[in-house]
Amino acid sequence: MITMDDIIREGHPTLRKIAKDVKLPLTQELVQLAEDMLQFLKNSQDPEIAEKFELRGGVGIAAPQVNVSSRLLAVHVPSSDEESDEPEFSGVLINPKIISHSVQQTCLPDGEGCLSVDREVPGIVPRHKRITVEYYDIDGIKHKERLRGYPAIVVQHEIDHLNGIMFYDRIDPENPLALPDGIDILGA
Ligand code: NB4
Ligand code: NI
Repeated sequence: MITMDDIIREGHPTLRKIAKDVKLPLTQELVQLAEDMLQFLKNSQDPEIAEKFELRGGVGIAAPQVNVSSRLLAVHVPSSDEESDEPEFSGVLINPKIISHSVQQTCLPDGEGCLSVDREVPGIVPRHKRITVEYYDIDGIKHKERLRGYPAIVVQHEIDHLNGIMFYDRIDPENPLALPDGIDILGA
């Protein structure tokens, strides 16, 4: 199982590399990694398991964060309403590509955090409000998905990792907390 000890932190060179395309079909090794990454997210969102193994909460994770420089990521965004057990968006995305996006931008109200960053970095992180992403799943099946809001932000944070980009690279260093023109705050 993946724990915090497996996650590399800022300063590690892998986090600044462009990850390599994954060849399909996946090797057994990458299938295992993909399953472990999704399971890590589910574990991190289970209060008992998270406490026992000292996992930080996560809604996404990218392969470079476990020191594998391949274009593979996992997302597990729980449903926004308490009633539903169906996650809002969950799965493994292989060779994901944003093929179109809205002009409108959005951001999370409390900024972003990262499992590879052991400090708080306050600031507005501008993201596309809507994206259309193409990717392959674990079985090699191609998907085209239109995402908006929260899942769209998570996928953009993870695709950034595949390109060696950290969330704070997108914060305006001059004015980290100022809301740029044309950006709304998600949920506000
Ligand atoms: C990725 C996210 C940072 C901003 C927004 C949020 C959490 C991460 C990083 C966009 C993507 C991980 C991957 C959370 C969290 C809300 C849902 C369900 C119950 C706790 C959980 C807490 F943990 N970010 N952490 N950061 N990353 N929401 N939630 N809750 O996931 O570095 O590259 O369990
Ligand atoms: Ni991250």
